[in-house]
Amino acid sequence: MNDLDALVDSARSSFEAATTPSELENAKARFLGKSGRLTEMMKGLSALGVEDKKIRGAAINQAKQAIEGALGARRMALADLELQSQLKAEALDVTLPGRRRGQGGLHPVSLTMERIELIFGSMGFEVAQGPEIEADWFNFTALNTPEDHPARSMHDTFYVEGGTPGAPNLLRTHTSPVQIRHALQHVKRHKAKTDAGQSMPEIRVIAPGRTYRVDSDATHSPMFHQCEGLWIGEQVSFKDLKVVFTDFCRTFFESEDLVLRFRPSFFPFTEPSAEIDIQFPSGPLAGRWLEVAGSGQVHPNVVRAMGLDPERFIGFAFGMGLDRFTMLRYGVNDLRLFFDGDIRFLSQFQ
Ligand code: 2NL
Repeated sequence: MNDLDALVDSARSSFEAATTPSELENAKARFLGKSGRLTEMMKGLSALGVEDKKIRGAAINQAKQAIEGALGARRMALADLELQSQLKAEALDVTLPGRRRGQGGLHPVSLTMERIELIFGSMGFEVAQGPEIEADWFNFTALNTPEDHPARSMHDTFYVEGGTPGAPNLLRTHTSPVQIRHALQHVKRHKAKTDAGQSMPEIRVIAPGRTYRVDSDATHSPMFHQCEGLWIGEQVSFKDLKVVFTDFCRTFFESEDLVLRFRPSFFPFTEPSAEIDIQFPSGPLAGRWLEVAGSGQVHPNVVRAMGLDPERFIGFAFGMGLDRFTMLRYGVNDLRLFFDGDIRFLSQFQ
């Protein structure tokens, strides 16, 4: 192999070794540049005689063309590789499913709340809200709860700063105080706009919301949800309580054959009082009595706290745990699932 063939070979393999356009241009300079190897050979021509110059010149030219040809081919190949990798990087699979924006939803207990508001709304009940930090009077005194009642102890109730000496503010232990506030407003508004003697529209209200007790285990959370209901008028009886609550439970659980039992009980704010049990006619809980609410005829002292005469006004009240209602409706067996915030659990209710 002569020196020119060797040079062409060397140029070819240098070009092949270049993997980017700039590497290739560097390789080109080493052979065809101002002080490149081929250029150096051309400079050597001046030392030759006329005949030799002709022959050697033609051979160098041939070698130059071969090197330029190899360079051009490698340039095209690199441009092609570049295009291929760009196409690969930008590849778009139009058959892939679209990426949707995640949709949020309501917590199961909120769904229960909305459902309860809808059902009682259809029976003419307003929905009332009130503060979660409550004064002792609204939470206990107005509800006929005596000073020495265990619910008033530090062990059962979260006391907070504020309030009056001997009667600190607290995190409400039930939503009854919301109903006391609502009743007082109702009575005040009625008295302001009517002459004495005109009959007052009935009070019909529910109060759903967060409540707090010092209690924490598998079936009790220090924060839980309650919904209370109150109906006060001049003709309201225990029969109305049974009708309203039975209708509510059958609608809520979508079971017209649901059976209710009113079992005598005691609460300071009602007299007489009854615990309400339900029994499903079918399904996994069929045949068992399940306690779902407390209820009773509003105690005369509580009617008086609302600014009404207990000789004239009478009514009923009830209270139920929304977490428990939600567990029963959806078949959830651990209360703590509601408060863990695990999206795998919560997304099942959307
Ligand atoms: C229970 C017991 C009950 C009430 C709540 C009430 C409210 C007012 C007046 C009279 Cl404003 N009573 N609420 C009455 C009886 C029972 O709840 O075990 N709840 C889960």
